[in-house]
Amino acid sequence: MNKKIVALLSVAAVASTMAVNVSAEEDLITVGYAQVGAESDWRTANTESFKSTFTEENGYKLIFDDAQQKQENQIKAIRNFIQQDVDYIVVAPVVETGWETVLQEAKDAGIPVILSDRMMDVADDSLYTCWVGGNFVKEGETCANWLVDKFGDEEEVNVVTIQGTIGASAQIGRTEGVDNVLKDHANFKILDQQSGEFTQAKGQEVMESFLKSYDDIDVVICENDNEAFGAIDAIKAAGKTCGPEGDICVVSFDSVKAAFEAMIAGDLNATFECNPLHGPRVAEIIQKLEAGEEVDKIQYVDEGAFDTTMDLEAILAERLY
Ligand code: GZL
Repeated sequence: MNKKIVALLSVAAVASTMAVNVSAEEDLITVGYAQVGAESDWRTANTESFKSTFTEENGYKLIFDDAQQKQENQIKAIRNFIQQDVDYIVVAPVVETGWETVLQEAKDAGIPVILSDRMMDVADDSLYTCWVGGNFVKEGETCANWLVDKFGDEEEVNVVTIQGTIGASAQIGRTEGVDNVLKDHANFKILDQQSGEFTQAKGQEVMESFLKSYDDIDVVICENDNEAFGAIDAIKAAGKTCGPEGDICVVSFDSVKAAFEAMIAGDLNATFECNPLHGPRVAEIIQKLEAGEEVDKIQYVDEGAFDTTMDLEAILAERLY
């Protein structure tokens, strides 16, 4: 075949492939995701849920940003998404306040904002389309009711709390939920509460300080599993014991796999679930919005509670996170 014709045909073939790629790229729904950070096992599972859902095969282009638990980084990421004119912005806000300005910028740019995991406290809730996450107050109430069942009318139950990042919805809600219940049980005494920033290292540090200040701690409430892992290390280092047979009862939130391992090892008494698998739920919302459908403003994920009375090995075998 004449060389010129071959050359022309191969250019045409490349051009058509590129055209297909360009149109394929243009058909993707671009999602900018401003993630809190990578502070806990829960967060890792939450990130993985988004990355495994928002793939090109599923019709998405995901632009992911890890804010390292800093609000200013999340605000920068959102502005970056606006500049890139993404189709949707998803945010897991590190704290509840300080978002009005950047949300207004997204609204002015005509880009819907979906909140995942934690909530934003804004006067005008039209600034975000909807929120998907855990019912943190209910988680706290479930935890406190479990403690009331366990300790009953024991004379005096001394409690310390290692809180999450102060101002985060999970911290606000869990603390509120525990208080809602324990305020009606005078035998429970909250000795102290301090933030462990949802990390294992800080959780250990806070528990070390509590153990130096108080020699009669009966319960430590950790506002996530990773703080509990740190608290357990601190309790053991102080020569005390924890778990169902120990000196100190340890309870926590999230219910990641490592929490099941800690319960099986006899270190952790109970964990109250906060489902991190938000990716598919957010994708479902985006598909509805693409189809011009209404979506519910507030969407809770399913959550349970686990303790050492259960068949933890069997449950762990089925856990997705
Ligand atoms: C809860 C989430 C919290 C988890 C922590 O929805 O915001 O943040 O409980 C994580 O593990 O750091």
